[in-house]
Amino acid sequence: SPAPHAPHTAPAVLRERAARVLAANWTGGSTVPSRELYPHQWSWDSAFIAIGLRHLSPLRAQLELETLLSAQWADGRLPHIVFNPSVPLDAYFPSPDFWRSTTAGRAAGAPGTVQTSGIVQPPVHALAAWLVHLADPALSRARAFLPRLHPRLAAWHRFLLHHRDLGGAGLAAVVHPWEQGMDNSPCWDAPLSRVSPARPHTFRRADLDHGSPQDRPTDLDYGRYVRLAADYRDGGYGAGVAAGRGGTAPAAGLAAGGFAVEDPSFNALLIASEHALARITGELGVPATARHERAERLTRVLVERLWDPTDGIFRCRDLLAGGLEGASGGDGAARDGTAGRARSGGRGSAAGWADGADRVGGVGGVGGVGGVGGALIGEVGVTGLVPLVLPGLPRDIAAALVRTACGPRFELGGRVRLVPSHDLLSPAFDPQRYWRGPAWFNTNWLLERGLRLHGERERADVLRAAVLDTAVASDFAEYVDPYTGSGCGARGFSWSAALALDMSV
Ligand code: 9YW
Repeated sequence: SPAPHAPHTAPAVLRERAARVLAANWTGGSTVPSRELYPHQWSWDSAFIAIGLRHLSPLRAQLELETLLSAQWADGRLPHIVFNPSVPLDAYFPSPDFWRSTTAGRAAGAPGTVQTSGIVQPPVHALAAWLVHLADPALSRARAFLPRLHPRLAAWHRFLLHHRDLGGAGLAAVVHPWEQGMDNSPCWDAPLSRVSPARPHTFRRADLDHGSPQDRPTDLDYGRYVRLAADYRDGGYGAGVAAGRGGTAPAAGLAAGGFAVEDPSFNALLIASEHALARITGELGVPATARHERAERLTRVLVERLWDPTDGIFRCRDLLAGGLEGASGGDGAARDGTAGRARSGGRGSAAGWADGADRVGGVGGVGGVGGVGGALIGEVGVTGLVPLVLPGLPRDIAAALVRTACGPRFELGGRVRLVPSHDLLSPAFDPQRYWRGPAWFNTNWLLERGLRLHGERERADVLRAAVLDTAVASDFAEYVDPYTGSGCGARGFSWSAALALDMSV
């Protein structure tokens, strides 16, 4: 019988099945997340896919990232989708004609050769590039993989740390829930409630051709996603929005009726990628200290802006809570707690959240970090645990995160098989609806890494075994019911296969 924390699935079986999924989804230069549901190249998917692919073919893993990075805009942004021109327009919504990258994105420098979206996704790419390099350093050097990618990765991080420092404190803000990657997380309910949805007949949801409506975001969510994306597009994709650093004008990129959130997972992945970029720089013979120091500095800002010591988790900061009047001065909106009250839902700790926001918001707004206050969001999700991947996290914070992960809100090692995407105690928790509760393989992969990094070997082993068994049993589902592990959404989903493969070696 297997050792206590060994997966039941034989590694060779897992590898063989995962390889089959990745081969079926490979299009020649990159991998689609899912043939039916997502027939183009997605940004953070490609990073996760490359991390798994490197065990099968380091060359294909390099190509995956090169293809994505070749669609970079002149302002440094990496688009969240690179469209495959041979796929019919109506196979996915929003299609290239919606984004109009080559016209609406011209000021920001959208490429003329390929059609893309104009929003971004979490910056996992430098981390992926470093891991891909490590899989076969000789091939990487022979192809000058890192020297070619390095300037593009550096420009990408610059875009996020300057153009997207909408709060003025140093963190990157997302301007659309699709940018953060956890589309319909209950964390966005409060900020999205201020967005007036696009009228339903103005767009057609291609996702419902392949996904069941109760597993997918609602029509109201979609109306709001469309409105936000169309407004951003019509504003030229924020071209010309200067950074808020140094007290210039943090509110410049903030628009009433818009969406601007500092998210823990997005920023933690940026910081982890900064550390990876420092290693890449070192490999290229350039001193890496400054970049490591910047990553450490950003880790401190992350803690100052988003850490909630009362609940032992990182929270999202809604920069527009309290209205734009609070968006230029700093502490005014931070003391408002509007988002917390709006989301309280009558539940114990959330109902008391407005008080917590006063305390924690004060740190962000007036505690020396500077920038736009906004307010911390009442709902908490797995995004708030992801900073566990950071090496420079203070020891007490890492320990508190592990306690929260194992506590009643996420039940790691307890009643769930995999860590859910949302707080189990929240009335908004739904075990089957997309990012409102189901467990996802990318977030569980990140947590497993974080646990290992902070010395939690046994917990990491238990989680790893559960991920591997669930991945195979669910046929590499897009997401699973966190309690039963039964699959939801697409099957043969690329990052589920790639990350399980990465964990199996
Ligand atoms: C959509 C591709 C993407 C992921 C996102 C996920 C989903 C697109 O699929 O968004 O149409 O809803 O939320 O994280 O990158 O796999």
